Order: sequence, then structure tokens, then C-alpha cells
Amino acid sequence: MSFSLNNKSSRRKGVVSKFYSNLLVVEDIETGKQYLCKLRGKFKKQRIRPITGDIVEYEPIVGNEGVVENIINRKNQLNKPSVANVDQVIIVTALEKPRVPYEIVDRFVLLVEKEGLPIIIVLNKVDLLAEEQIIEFEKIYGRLYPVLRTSAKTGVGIDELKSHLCRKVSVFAGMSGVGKSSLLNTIDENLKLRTGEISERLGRGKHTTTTAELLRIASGGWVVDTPGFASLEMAGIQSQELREFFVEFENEKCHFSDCSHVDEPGCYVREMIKKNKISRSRYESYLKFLRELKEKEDSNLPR
Ligand SMILES: Nc1nc2c(ncn2[C@@H]2O[C@H](COP(=O)(O)OP(=O)(O)O)[C@@H](O)[C@H]2O)c(=O)[nH]1
Ligand SMILES: [Mg+2]
Ligand SMILES: [Zn+2]
Repeated sequence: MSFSLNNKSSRRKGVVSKFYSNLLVVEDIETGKQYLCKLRGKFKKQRIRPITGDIVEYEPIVGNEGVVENIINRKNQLNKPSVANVDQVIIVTALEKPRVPYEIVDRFVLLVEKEGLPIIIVLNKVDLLAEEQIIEFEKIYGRLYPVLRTSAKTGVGIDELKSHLCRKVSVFAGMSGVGKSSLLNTIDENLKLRTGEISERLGRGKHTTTTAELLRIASGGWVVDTPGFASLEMAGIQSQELREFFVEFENEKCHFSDCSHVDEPGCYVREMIKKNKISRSRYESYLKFLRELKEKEDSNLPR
């Protein structure tokens, strides 16, 4: 038995769900009760600070207030927005209103592959599409990742999406206007996220924080709604490693082990494109990204 006020046994575990300037909301892992927490002073000296999704040890003080003592080691970390312990990224896209180019989908895919996280692709607004459009999309992406057809308007595919979110932390990403917030509102009507680009723009000024919020959904799981990644810039990717993030390229099968799949003889990737085993649009995105990365590298060279 211990009578110390700083008794370690009163520490509990919780998940960081959101921030209010220098306070954070911690949801107790067992009870789900929310505590508004301060950080223990030692965090000021340390380089590491909690982010959304962190599992922390905290100590309840009075009422719903507490103090965060410790961050449990992160499984992984996504940046812009900063989220810890992500299980998967749901890339939401649309083919009408807005007509998102495949190239943009490939940029999101690349950024998530770079982080090594599992991907699920959601084609939303299928109520606006002809079957042929959906099939074309599924031909390209269905052999690489799970692809779900959804409509936040008609409810198509919502139950399937829910089942993929169960017991996981999922980050929703995708271009503005594709229906991320609408899908989440359909999944759990209590979320009441702002939808529509105009309200989204108005909403931005009101919040003092730009950090991501972790939302618990009734059917099970945690989600983070994002306004897309802050930028689709391919920061931190080297041109030579780009090919590794295109999962369908079997790089080791080319004649040259460092083949860039552009014009080298004995290129297996280009062979597979001819045989329709690799999608031409994916390859075109690859060539475009490769050019961009090389231009950036050339312009960074000392003169
Ligand atoms: N027709 C149709 N419209 C949708 C669907 N999902 C969302 N929308 C509309 O698309 C607009 C943008 O949706 P929103 O959820 O704000 O997109 P976000 O920027 O990705 O969060 C809103 O006007 C929604 O009503 C859908 O499945 N079908
Ligand atoms: Mg939104
Ligand atoms: Zn090759």
C-alpha cells in the first residue's frame, strides 16, 4: 500500500483524441471517459510531445481533469496531419463532382506507400456514375488494393466500409469535395462533421487548432477526418526509390537490377504493360512523378 500522492498505480492509459491550444483531450482506454489534460512539465524539456492517436499514461486529478505523464512508444506516425498509431489510410475519391484524375489518386497512394501503411480505396459518389466508369476504375486499382464502391447519398457500400473500420484507427484522406466527411456522417450520425466546401472554408477560421481529431465511431473503431494531406508534395522521396512504392512493379525481374523502367533494355515492367498486366495510367503517373523528382534533384545540385 502506498500513501504517496504521486502513486504510480493511479496512472491510467488513454488515447489522445484532440487538442485545445495547450490542453489535450485524453479518452480513457477502459471507460471511454474523456479527460481534459495538461502536460507534465518534463515534456517542455523533451523533444517529444503527444500527438493525436498517442497512447498516453495520465493521472486523473479532479472531475474530468488530468495530467499526461508519459507517451507509450508509437507504432508509427503520419505527418501533415500528425497522427500516431495509424492502422490504415482510407483514400476516398470520386469520378464526378469532382472528377479526380487518376494521377491524384496515385499521389495519395504514393504518400501512403511511403509510410508503409495499408491502403483501402473508396470510390464514392457512385450514384453519379455509369457502371462502365466504375469498372474501369476497379480494373486499375482493384488488383492493387481493396476498392469499395460507396455513396454517402444512397447508402451503398456503407456497411462494408464500416466493417473495414472496426477495431482500427483509420485516417480518411482524399481531395476536398470527394465526400470524406459525408461518408463519416453516414457511418455515424452523431459525428455531425461539416460538409460541403463552403462550410468547410468557413469552419476553418473558427478552430484555434489545425491538429487532427480522433473520432470514435459507434460501429467500432476510430477515424480521423482530414482535409486531405496538407500537401501532395513528394517530400523525402528519392527518384531512385520511387519504383519501390509502386506495388505492382516487380523491380527484381528487370534485366538491370537498378532499372528505372524508362528506356532500359530487358525491362520487365514495360513488358507487363504491353501484356496489360500493369495499368498504363499507373505507369504514366510513375513517369510523371519520376520527372518531377529528377527536376527537383537537379535544381538542388550545387553549382
Ligand atoms: N451525389 C453525391 N454527393 C455526395 C456524396 N458524398 C458527398 N456528396 C456531396 O459532396 C459535397 C462534398 O462532400 P464533403 O463530405 O464535404 O467532402 P469532403 O471535402 O471530402 O469532406 C457535399 O455537397 C456532399 O453533399 C455522394 O455519395 N453522392
Ligand atoms: Mg470534409
Ligand atoms: Zn524495368
